[in-house]
Amino acid sequence: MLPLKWELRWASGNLCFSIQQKCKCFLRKLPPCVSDNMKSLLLLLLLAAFGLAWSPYSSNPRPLRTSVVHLFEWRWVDVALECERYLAPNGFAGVQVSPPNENLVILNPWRPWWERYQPISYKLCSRSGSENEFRDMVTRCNNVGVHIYVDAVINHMCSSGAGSGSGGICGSFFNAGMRDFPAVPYSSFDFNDRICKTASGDIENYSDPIQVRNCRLSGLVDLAQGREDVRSKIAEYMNHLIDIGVAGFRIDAAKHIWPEDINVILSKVNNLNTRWFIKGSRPFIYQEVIDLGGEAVQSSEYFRNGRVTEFKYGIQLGTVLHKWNGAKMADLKSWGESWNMMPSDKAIVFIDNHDNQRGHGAGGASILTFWNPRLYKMAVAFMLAHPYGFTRIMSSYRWPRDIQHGKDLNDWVGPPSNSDGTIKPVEINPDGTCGNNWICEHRWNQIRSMVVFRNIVYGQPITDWWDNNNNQVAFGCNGKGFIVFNNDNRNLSVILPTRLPAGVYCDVISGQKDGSLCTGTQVHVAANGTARFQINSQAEDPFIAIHVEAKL
Ligand code: QV4
Ligand code: CA
Repeated sequence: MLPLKWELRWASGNLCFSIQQKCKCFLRKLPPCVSDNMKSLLLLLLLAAFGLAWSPYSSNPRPLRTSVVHLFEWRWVDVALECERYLAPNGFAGVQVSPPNENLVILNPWRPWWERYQPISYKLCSRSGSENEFRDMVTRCNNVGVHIYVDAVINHMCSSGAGSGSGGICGSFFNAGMRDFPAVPYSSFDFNDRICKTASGDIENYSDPIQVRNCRLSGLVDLAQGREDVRSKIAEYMNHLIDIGVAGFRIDAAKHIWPEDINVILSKVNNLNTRWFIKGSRPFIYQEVIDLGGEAVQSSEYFRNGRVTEFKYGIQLGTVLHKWNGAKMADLKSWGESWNMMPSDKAIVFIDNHDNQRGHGAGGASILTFWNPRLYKMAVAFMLAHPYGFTRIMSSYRWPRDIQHGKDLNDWVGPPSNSDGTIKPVEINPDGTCGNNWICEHRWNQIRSMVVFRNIVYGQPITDWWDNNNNQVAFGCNGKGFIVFNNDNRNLSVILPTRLPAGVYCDVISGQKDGSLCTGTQVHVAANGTARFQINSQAEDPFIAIHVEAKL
């Protein structure tokens, strides 16, 4: 049973070490004179001796960094630069990169972003760059403490209708109809065609969990992860990446793979590279499972493998910020598991992802994106201030949206690219924003500041929740930070207890602390910990955030 689970705990006066649920106790029956404080100290010392190894549920390096950014379709050379010049100095934990393996080149439509979800081989060769560029990126990002998470497309290969030839982006031969991918190699035995029972061979009914796993997702030829050679090929691909230094994986289309098969594959995956990671560290795993309730496949089936995407998060928070169906921010007082979401320590959360920001996958109209920046910034800020889940930030590119009858006809448009299909560099303007149609939401001051905020308040409970029973809400993070939102049509002026030490603080949303100066609004916390917050309902950013490191 993997991943390796171990724990150290007190059991009726004994210090016990359990691994894979088998328990060994030592330091038997500590005398009652050993205080609980002493016990905790002992435990800490022992933990230090074992090394604070990573697990599939946490990716937390020290100093604490708590958010991953998805640099969707970025080139490896640009990711490497971004780690060094921006992500490390601003406390980002890591980057989710687009699939690095060889994919089918699709010319009709012209080079859609989704061609990267049609693998041809596991060679590290893609529009983002070569294997050498990938290695250089991983090394440079790890060297500054920013880790790389790979989007692993392992459920399927390309579309069954893709024909044959040398249409892989690096020229590998394939024959989709014959299920022949010699560059892996996979042959027809390695696919599920024999066991899929639907007439079309595609998934036809999502309430049948068997066809969801054994049939083709949108015609993509479906790998048989129940077979030993397929499991080994996938593990070999992942181990190649681990050896290079990646820190974990997003498992694409995990819903379409049997959870047991993912489990066996992960059991074949090595510990992280000890050049950067503590010996024994396991890859951080998050599985893409869309479970909005009412379907046969449930997120909980995947918990033992690692974290799982919580798609209800962005849908529900978007609905609240839009104030649809009578929802109001005051309702967020109970935000978290009681909103029908999975346990916090299993969830990876995000406001939008590369699919639902353009109408793919799950979400629908309530999903907030950079196209609606005012509400989007509030949603991201709420997510980053709230303790629920492991947070992922989206970083997008602009495309010519063409919405007709609720559907974007340009939902396929790929990243900013040159006429030969190569991806354009991410240009950085003098003011720190991005050029060439890269949006770089992660560089917006309000979002960057909240990534820092989360690192500072991490592990603190919510304290002093306040609301006006409508869309003005505020809460503290146990004296480490405080945030106030005004999503009402009336101005806000209120005095609230913050638990912060007395002093003058710089609002990190309207500006930032710059030495002993503040480029934004100042907030005065009185000796008793209270402060007055004023937010005009027409403000471009109708929210204020302060934290202990923004004290002037
Ligand atoms: C078309 C027809 C099919 C037909 C097939 C025949 O629509 O009915 O069977 O031809 O060959 C693209 C096209 C799609 C096309 C398919 C095969 O959009 O029209 O099928 O290719 O040629 C991305 C895109 C998909 C894209 C896919 C492969 O979103 O549109 O399909 O890449 O290029 C579910 C899943 C969830 C999934 C989500 C989108 O449970 O797992 O849908 N999300 C992940 C990724 C997503 C990716 C995939 C899975 C597939 O986040 O980006 O799909 O790897 O909810
Ligand atoms: Ca499958």
